[in-house]
Amino acid sequence: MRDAALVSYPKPGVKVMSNRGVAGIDGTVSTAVGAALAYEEGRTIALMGDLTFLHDASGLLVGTPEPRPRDLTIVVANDDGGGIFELLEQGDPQYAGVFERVFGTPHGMDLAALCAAYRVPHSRVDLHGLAIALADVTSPAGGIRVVEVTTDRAGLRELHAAVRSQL
Ligand SMILES: Cc1ncc(C[n+]2csc(CCOP(=O)(O)OP(=O)(O)O)c2C)c(N)n1
Repeated sequence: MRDAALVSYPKPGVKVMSNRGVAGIDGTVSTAVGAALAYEEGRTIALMGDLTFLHDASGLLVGTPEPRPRDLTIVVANDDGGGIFELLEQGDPQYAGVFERVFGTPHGMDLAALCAAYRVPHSRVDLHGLAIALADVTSPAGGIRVVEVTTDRAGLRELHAAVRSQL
């Protein structure tokens, strides 16, 4: 995600992987599950947007006889649509009239209900709650949990510009 690319720094002991740079949305849940399966010794945390999560939600389905990840947390930044497009040319205020339907693509999905269908534990937290949720080192039941954080697309363009101007 561009947000992470903008403000994060390498940290010793943390291996960072991304699925097709910071722009691909297909197969991201499955990639996270695969990475967690390959990394047996520690925790895996996957950060993705709501459209990315919804696009590959079926990656939460692990076949009955198949190995499951030991400790995967999927953090979904849910801004009800595609925030990335706010940052591109089409996010310019002059296109505001058509932007929301074509690029914003809000969906109003209930992620808790979706996760329940896959029997994957889900919690919805605010930013403070996210720090608490990530500090919990107990392995989730079934090896996968989803932590949803409600975010806001409005103002993202200005926020990125403000952060970039401080770099
Ligand atoms: C299969 C596929 N379809 C469409 C796209 C174009 N695309 C790139 S990012 C994106 C939206 C991402 O939205 P979200 O995951 O909610 O993250 P946000 O931008 O809000 O951080 C889309 C549709 C793509 N990369 N792959």
